[in-house]
Amino acid sequence: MNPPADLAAAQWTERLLETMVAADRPAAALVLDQILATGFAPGRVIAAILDPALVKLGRLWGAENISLTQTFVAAKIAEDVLVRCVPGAETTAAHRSPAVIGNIEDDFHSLGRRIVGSFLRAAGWDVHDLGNDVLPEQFVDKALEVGAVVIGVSAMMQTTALNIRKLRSLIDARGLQGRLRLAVGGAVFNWRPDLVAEVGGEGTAANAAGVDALFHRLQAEAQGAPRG
Ligand code: B12
Repeated sequence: MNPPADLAAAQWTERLLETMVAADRPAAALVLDQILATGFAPGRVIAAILDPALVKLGRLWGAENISLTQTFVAAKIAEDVLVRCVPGAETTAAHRSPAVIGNIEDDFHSLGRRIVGSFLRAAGWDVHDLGNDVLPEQFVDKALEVGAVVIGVSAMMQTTALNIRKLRSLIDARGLQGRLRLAVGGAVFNWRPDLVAEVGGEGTAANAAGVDALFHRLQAEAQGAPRG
């Protein structure tokens, strides 16, 4: 940890957040130009600047201090940052194990999932991202097709998190429990950790930085499980 660098990151977070609150996408692009011009590593921008800005934005939304329109433009700004800072170029690992991710049925909060996918790719996973509003059958069929043993499901709302139970039931009904491991994540699991077990998840991570370690743990568990 480098205190001056962290201080700089916190200041950039505030500048980026200001453009989100102002719903000013061109200004956000300029802020990102400035950040990258300082030599800040693109991969670190996501975890050190974008992620905290979105968490603060979430608090403003919760306190009803910003509108849906502002949030929508903020989401577009976050996508712009992601596109420019996806850490693929920094990939060092090369294990290329397949993994499947997606947002559960009825959930359209794509940002967190996309950040998770970027971090997994950077860590060397061969990520199959099924997108938003994914049905249980689609998760299981894709995992079997590509030989993935870890499925990572994102859900941001309490209502949509409960849809993960259908995926749990399907995995169990097909006798794939143990062999296919289920990671769950999204803001709602950070507020209510008990929900992980309630929906049948086998692990979570509070943010994208913890997802590689979680997927490795679940992969090791699956590879040690008896074939069903
Ligand atoms: C941005 C946002 C939106 C955007 C989404 C844009 C997009 N393309 O993603 C828009 C405007 C579209 C939207 C719509 C809605 N939203 Co909204 N939204 C948010 C907001 C402000 C931020 C979410 C976000 O992007 N966070 C930033 C990312 C980086 O964080 P994250 O998603 O948590 O992801 C990180 C971790 O959780 C983890 N992670 C994520 N996925 C996974 C998966 C795995 C396997 C693992 C291990 C880890 C992991 O890693 C990620 C990266 O570090 C939240 C507020 C909040 N506090 O979360 C509300 C919020 C989630 N929304 C909410 C609601 C109600 C809605 C709407 C119903 C609003 C409406 N009336 O239309 C709709 C529903 C849409 C739907 N059906 O999905 C509520 C949910 C309430 C609840 N208790 O369930 C919240 C909490 C706001 C609130 N306080 O009321 N929303």
